[in-house]
Amino acid sequence: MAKTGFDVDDIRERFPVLHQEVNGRPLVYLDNAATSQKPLSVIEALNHYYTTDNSNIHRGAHALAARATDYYENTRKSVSSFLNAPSEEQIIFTKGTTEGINLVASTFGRKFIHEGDEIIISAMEHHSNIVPWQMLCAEKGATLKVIPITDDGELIMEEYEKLLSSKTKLVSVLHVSNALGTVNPMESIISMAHRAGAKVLVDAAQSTSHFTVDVQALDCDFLVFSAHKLYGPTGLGVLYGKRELLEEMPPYQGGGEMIKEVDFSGTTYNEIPFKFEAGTPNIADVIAFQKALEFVSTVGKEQLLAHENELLTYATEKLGTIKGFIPVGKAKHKVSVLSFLINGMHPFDVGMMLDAVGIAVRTGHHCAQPLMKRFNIEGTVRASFAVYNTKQEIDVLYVSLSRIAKRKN
Ligand code: 7TS
Repeated sequence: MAKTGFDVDDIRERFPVLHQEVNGRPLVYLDNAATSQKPLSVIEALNHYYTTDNSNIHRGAHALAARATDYYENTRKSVSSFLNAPSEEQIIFTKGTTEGINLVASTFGRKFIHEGDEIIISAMEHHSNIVPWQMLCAEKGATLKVIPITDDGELIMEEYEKLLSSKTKLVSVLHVSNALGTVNPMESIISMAHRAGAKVLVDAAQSTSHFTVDVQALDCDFLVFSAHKLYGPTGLGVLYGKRELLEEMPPYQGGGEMIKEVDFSGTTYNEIPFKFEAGTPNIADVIAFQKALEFVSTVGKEQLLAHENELLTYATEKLGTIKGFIPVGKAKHKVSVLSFLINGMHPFDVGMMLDAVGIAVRTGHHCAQPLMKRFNIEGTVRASFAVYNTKQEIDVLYVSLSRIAKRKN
């Protein structure tokens, strides 16, 4: 009989990697903010592409090339509707969030950022949304400004307001913090930036996997994310941009595909999105990503979020009863990321002890060293939940963590 509604067992069945033992115990995979696992449909799509359709796209006159091109462009259409973009030409495939940000820094940055301009980021950014702007500012003589955060891990919006001025050319802020789980008030951030005449890039690496992200409702100028955090393959990401900006920006890399005509006297560039996709792209992973998007839409974004929120509430309350448990990041609006410390213990040691009983968490600075400095810590232990996690898994984490903490506290 066909099952209706949300059935976590049925969802888990679709993820082969979850069904294994690690160090003699059933794997409890709680490192989803780093990368999510892939449903069988994605894995099979990769296999299917290489066994039946493998071909270079947009060029060949033969059947395989036409098929591969259709599938590749189909995913672009699906991503466009996933983000509610006005058109699929505004969807550019990249290697990931990191490349998306670097692309904007080196193209938008090259054209529109000048000496004396200011770029605003926040204190909770991932290194990939800090370093490209530092590099650009150093090259251009521009200044990087940072929105401070509260002890709970929320942006101080009054301070943001004060940083905005006619010098602000770009605001680049993450939608959801990978280290704290904080969901930032993106609509306000964007409308305030626009009032000051600045453009906005949204780092959606940690939001697209949890809730609906609508680029037109947000009115963001750029948005980037990685497929691998959204049940899709690694080495693939998406950059969305407003049409007029993408059209005005110079190309990112030069090479095949991004040109209209090449002559030694000069070259003309292709239309968007191809202008930004030089060389043979990551065809197989783009094609397989379609299946990840289908998986999310079959589960349903609302059901997915409701399940993850239930896990977050359950874990926050349950782990909070452990003596010596110190949560890091207590924002009112969070997604399923739980960062914490065990009093008197190094996060790495906690991570090793959890791994010894088959529990996969992340430890360290989570590529957010300035954020760790803000909290005066070296790092945290981070448990992050996805649609296939269960309360039973949180119980397993609770039991192990209680034992670990008891020895110290
Ligand atoms: N921005 C945010 C908010 C992220 O969480 C990450 C990856 C990136 C950018 C970079 O994405 P990439 O796919 O280009 O690497 N975050 C993490 C993490 O929290 N643990 O491992 C990777």
